[in-house]
Amino acid sequence: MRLTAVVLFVMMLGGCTGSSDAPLRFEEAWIRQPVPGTEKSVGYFEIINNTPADITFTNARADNIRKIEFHTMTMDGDMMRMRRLSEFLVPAGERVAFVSGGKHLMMFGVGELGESVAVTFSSDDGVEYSHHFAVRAPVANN
Ligand SMILES: [Cu+2]
Repeated sequence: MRLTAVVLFVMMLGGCTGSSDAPLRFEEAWIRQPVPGTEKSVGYFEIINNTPADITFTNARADNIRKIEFHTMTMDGDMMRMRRLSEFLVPAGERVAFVSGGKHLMMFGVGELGESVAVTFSSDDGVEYSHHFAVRAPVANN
């Protein structure tokens, strides 16, 4: 009986989405609440794919956000420009970072988000992965 209880406990730990050996893990995930009166904002995160297969993400969505796009920054002459990505790949065993100045989530029609918001990512094979993004205060100068 005692052994059974220990095994169950270990399984529960393993099933926790925050564990460091989760098959797919998010870190540094946050979204900026738009300045009052505006509805566009950005989000950043890092994603670690500990599964044996590459994962291609084709969509992201969240309550109170009308549309989420994947964007990247590219140089156009000496100008940085945003470009929309229809998808992004996280190779097996690798990490992809969406960070300021690089890939980012571009969000349109952003309402009041509260302290965190669950963002659901869909892969091209129809699997959905959700993670709670922290919501940070708006910046006054954007
Ligand atoms: Cu953008």
